[in-house]
Amino acid sequence: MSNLTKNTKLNAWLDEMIALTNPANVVLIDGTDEQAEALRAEACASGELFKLNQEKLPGCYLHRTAVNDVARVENRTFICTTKKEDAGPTNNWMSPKECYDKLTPLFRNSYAGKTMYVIPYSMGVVGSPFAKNGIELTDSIYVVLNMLIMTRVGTAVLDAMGTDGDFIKGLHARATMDENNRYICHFPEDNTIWSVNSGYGGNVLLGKKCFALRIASYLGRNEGWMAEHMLILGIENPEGEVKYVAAAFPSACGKTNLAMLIPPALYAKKGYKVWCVGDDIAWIRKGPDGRLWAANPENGFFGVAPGTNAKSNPNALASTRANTIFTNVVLNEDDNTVWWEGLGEAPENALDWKGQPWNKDSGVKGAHPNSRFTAPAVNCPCISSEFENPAGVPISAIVFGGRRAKLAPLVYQSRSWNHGVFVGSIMASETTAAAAGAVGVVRRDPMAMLPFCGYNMADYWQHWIDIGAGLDEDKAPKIFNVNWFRKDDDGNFLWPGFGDNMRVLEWIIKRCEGKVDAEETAIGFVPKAEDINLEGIEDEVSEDQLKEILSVDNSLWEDEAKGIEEFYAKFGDRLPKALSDELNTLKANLEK
Ligand code: GTP
Ligand code: SPV
Ligand code: MN
Repeated sequence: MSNLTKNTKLNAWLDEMIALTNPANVVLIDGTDEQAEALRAEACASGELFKLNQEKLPGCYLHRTAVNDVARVENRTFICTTKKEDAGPTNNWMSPKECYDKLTPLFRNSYAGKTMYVIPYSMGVVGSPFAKNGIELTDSIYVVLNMLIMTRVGTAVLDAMGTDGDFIKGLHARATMDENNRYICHFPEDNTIWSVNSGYGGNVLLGKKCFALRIASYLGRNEGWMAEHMLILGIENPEGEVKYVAAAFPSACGKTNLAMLIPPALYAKKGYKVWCVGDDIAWIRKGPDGRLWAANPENGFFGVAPGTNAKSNPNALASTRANTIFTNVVLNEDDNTVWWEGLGEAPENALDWKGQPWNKDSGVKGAHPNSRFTAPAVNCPCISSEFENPAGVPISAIVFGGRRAKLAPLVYQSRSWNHGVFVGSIMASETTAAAAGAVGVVRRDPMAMLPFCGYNMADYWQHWIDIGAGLDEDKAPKIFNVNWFRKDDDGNFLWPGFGDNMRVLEWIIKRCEGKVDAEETAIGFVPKAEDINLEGIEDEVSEDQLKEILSVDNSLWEDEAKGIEEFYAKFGDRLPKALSDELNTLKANLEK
């Protein structure tokens, strides 16, 4: 038996995985700069990474994925539970045995002639009571270097695991990169993740969606907490009090942007500030004070590059100016820096995301729409002082939202916790480039967790209801829905978005504090137009336009109710009664 570590379970599993994958050698990632630097040099020598201009972008590198490997592959992502019903109607399912049998030959000898990197990582502050440990085995230096940014990696994690501590077992191999044999498989009953034939982000950085959402949501249900696809931000008022909000939007629907929001000048002048605790994942549990507390288990940002600029998200841009890995963006050959659509003036001499010469006037996009930056959280100018607090922050409001050109108003508030769970469960959003497949198609994406829930979605909703039932009403976060993406009939966004979303957050916080009135509609509480502050954007948003974005069209909602009913029917009698009751209330309200 190998004795690479002090943990006997880990050593036994390593033996098994080494026998399966047959690496030429095994390297333990210790978290030191020396080791990381040597790996960067090796990746540059092999072409896996390209070293960017170290004066302008110190510590920054560019990586290009295979052209057929640029996003998560939801149709090849599986939840492997013994019983099919436990995965539920919204997940792809295989039995664990079938899946292990199918994938074992794909992994066999897949590391031959290559190095196995053993990455010990912690989701959450190392050794803290809420942190969970994982080991990822990979044949990719790109994965190692990304994990070093996105999670807390190294021997400290092995120390925290001790001699017999548990860990999530992650096995990744690029193998042959055959897209017809690409699989992202989760075994929640075995704390295991197997990912093969991909080298892209969410498919292979196993701490992120695979562990911190799919496996963690399953663990959370069993252990009484929640793993959510949510950003966490703090809003500091001029008196210095900070209120925290957690918000779930589907992939590429604005979490990173909202998490790092810079308040408009009029708010900044008064002394308002926004602090980022997390931009993608929240682990949420009831604290000793009876409130819900949310912590970000990650240590970096894997953010969408296109659209990020000095106006839309200066904090994200600043986060990418050092020690960042860029994936599938444009290389500016004049000065060895990077570019993407929306960043500003396009470079004259450039290579596109595929590495081909690119002409900015060609009409073809240079960066892939799902090109990304992997940036350390410490780089973010507005990182919260609570970022390293293992318990996280107390949540005043939970916000759901998606891309809806029509229907959903700019913001509305649920009438109760259970109504809020209903509001989350009926979320729908236009699909984006974050996953392979068609873009712009409206689909149901409950709580932005459709691709990330590791068990039956109906049981997940019941878990939400149970969590709420365990909270005193005055301590439970208030639940809202927002839509930054409403469009007019010509396809123009009706709301300026980005920093101006602060105006909506202000209303949300005031509602939590009971400081502002609202209009009750069939779907919940909507702001009175005069309560959304338009000072400074009167030219962009007229009073009438605001009224239009806040409007609730009952006839459109009647069609929506039919869609919800069809969606709910998929869950049969596993659907929580509280949700069918809420649907009936909605239908009754619409008839009034
Ligand atoms: P994932 O990392 O995939 O989970 O995405 P995300 O939810 O963090 O999305 P992100 O903040 O990266 O935004 C994705 C896209 O939405 C970018 O192209 C943004 O420019 C755009 N976007 C973000 N916020 C707004 C907004 O308020 N209004 C408009 N119109 N677009 C926005
Ligand atoms: C998402 O798609 O929601 C992301 C990017 O945050 S990935 O890590 O690829 O899942
Ligand atoms: Mn995400």
